[in-house]
Amino acid sequence: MSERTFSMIKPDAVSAGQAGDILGMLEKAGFRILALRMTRMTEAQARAFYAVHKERPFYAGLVKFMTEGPIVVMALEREDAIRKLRDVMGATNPANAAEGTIRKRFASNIERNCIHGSDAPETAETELRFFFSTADLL
Ligand code: 3AN
Repeated sequence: MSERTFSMIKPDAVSAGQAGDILGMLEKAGFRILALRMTRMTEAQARAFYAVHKERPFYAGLVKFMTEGPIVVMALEREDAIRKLRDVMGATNPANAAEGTIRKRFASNIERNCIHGSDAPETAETELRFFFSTADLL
């Protein structure tokens, strides 16, 4: 069944000029880009986006990293999109990421890990709504 998910190319990858290669890997993996925008998160937006992690020791560093430069946000569509995106991204810590995954190729470490992908249907909808309107997602 066709499903949609949210993804974001993080500031490390955008500033390193890797956004195009990452989009190419996503398209080759069978994702259709339904909506796409380059933007920048304010501190308030980054705090809200990562609110589930607010008690974690890495929260402040994560908010600082996510606001350091432009990001690319997108809505992606394909069969089993949420799980397939997590597969093509690779493990959160690039040291554990499988060969051929986006994080294996481009991520520096567990924090600066180049790409985000929603982890479940509810978070996908919440995260899509965080950045896109109904009209963007038709
Ligand atoms: P994923 O991005 O694979 O879903 P989450 O949701 O556990 O992983 O973490 C969200 C983000 O928080 C990660 N992409 C990474 O940037 C950062 N992060 C997660 N765990 C750590 C950690 N132990 N130290 C520093 N940053 C972390």
